Amino acid sequence: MDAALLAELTAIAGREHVMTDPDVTAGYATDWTRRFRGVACCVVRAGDTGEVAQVLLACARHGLPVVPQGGNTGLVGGGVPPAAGAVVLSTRRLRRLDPVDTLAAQVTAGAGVTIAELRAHAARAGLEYGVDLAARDSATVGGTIATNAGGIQTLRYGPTRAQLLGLEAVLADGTVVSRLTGIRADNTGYDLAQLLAGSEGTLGVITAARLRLWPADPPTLTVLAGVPGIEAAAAAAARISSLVPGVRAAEYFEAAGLALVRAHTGLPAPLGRDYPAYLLVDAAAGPDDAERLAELPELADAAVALDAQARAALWAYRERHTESISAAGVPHKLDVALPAARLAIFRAELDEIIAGLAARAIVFGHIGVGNLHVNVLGPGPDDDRADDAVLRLAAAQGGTISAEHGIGRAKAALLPVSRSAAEIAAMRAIKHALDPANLLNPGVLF
Ligand code: FAD
Ligand code: 2HG
Ligand code: ZN
Repeated sequence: MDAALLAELTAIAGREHVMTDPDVTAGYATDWTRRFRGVACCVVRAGDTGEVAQVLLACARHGLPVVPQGGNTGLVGGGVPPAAGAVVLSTRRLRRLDPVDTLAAQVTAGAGVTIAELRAHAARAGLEYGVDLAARDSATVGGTIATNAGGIQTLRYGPTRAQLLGLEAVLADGTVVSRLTGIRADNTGYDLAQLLAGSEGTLGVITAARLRLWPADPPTLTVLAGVPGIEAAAAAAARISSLVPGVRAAEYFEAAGLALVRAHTGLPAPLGRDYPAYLLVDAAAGPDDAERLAELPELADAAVALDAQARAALWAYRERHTESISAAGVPHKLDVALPAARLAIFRAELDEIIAGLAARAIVFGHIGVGNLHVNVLGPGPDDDRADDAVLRLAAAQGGTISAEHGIGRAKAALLPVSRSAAEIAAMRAIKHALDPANLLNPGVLF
C-alpha cells in the first residue's frame, strides 16, 4: 500500500485506528459466510463524520477504492474488499445516539450503533424501532440502511427504508450531505436519504440517520405450527394476518433446516411429531385474538408461547438457521421474494434444479412478505450454477432476486435478471454522477 496514503490515513484517524497487519485485517476482508474474501490494503476505523470525509478525500486523491463496512454481517459479499484490494472504512466507531425525541417518536443514531443497541434505547423511552433481525447484536444502523435490511418485522413495519426519515452521509469526493431534522412533511427535491437506502455503499458512506420509532406493542403470543408444505404455510399466514390485526411476523422453515438447527444446537423437537414444514407466527394479540387463533384448523398442531422465555425458545428454531447452516458448510445464499400465488411452484421447481446439481437446499424465510431464503450447500464458493438457476427461476415466476440482503458482489452479474436495461442505465447514471471515478465499493451492484 502507498506509504504516503497510509501516513495520511494515520494522521486522520490515529495510529491505533489504521490497521495493516494481515492477521487483524483478515476479519474485515472475509464475509460472515466465508464465501467471499478480498484484500484489505488497510482498515481505517473513522471516529466521526469529519474523519470519514477526510479518509474519502485522501483515498480519492490517491485513486484507491473504499469499501464501507459496518457489522460485516452482510450476506452478499458487499462489505468485503475485492481481490484487487481496497481500503476498508469501518463505521463501527460512529456511535452517536441522541436522546429519543418522544414527541416526534424519532431518534438520531450514528451509523455504528447496532440494531440491538438502538432497539434497547427506543424501548427505554417506551417506543420500538421497527427493524429486527437475528444479526441484531452486530448489524449496524449504517449497514442496515445501506442494504435496506428487512428482517422479522417487515410484515408489520416495513423494511429499513420505511423507518428512514433523513440521514447524514459523505459522498465519494468527501462532501458531507446532512438532513437530520426528521420533518415528515418535506417535499423539497430529490430524497437523498431514500436514494442511499439500499445503495450498498456505492453512493456514499452513511454516518448517521434520523429514524422513525413506533409505539411499543410487544408481542404477547408466539405460535409454532406444523404444516404440510409451503402452500399451506402461505395460506395460513394470510388467513392469520386477516384475522388478527397485531401479527408482527409470519416465518417459515422446513424439516431439512430444522434438522440442521437441532444437530447444531441440541434443541429438542418442537412438536410431538415431525412435519414437512413449519409456520411461526408472532402477534401482539389480546385474549380474543388468541382464542380465534386457537380455533384455526391450520394451527391444529401447534406449540403456543405466551411469555418472553417460552417465545424465545420457539423463535430459536427459526433464528438459529443461519448459524446452523454455516456449521454444515459454506452456503450460497439466495434471497428471493415471490408473489404469494407462485411460492408453491417456485418451491417445486427449486427441488428439480437442486437435484440436478448434486447439492442440497435449505429453504426458510419471511413467508408473510413472500421472502424465501434459499441456502444451497454443496457447490464450491465460485461455482455459480445453482445461484444462476435459482435466481432466474425466481425472476421467471414474477419474483425478485433480492428481497432484503441486496445484490452485493454475489449477484452483480445477475442484476439484469431482475432489472431492465433502462433501469440499470438510470442506476449507472446516478452512480456516475455521485462517484465518477468508481471509488466507492467497485464491483458491488454493477
Ligand atoms: P455490513 O455487512 O458491514 O455491510 C453491508 C453492506 O452495506 C455493504 O455493501 C457495505 O459496504 C454497506 N455499508 C455498511 N455500512 C455502511 C455505511 N455506514 N455507509 C454506506 N454503506 C455501508 N438481513 C436482512 O435483511 N434480514 C434479516 O432477517 C437478516 N438476518 C440475518 C441474520 C444473521 C444471523 C446474519 C449473519 C445476517 C442477517 N442479515 C439479515 C444480513 C445482514 O445482517 C444485513 O444485511 C445487515 O443490514 C448488514 O448490516 P452490517 O452493519 O453488518 O453491514
Ligand atoms: C434471516 O432471515 C436472515 O434469518 C438470514 O435474512 C438468511 O441465512 C440466511 O440466508
Ligand atoms: Zn431474512
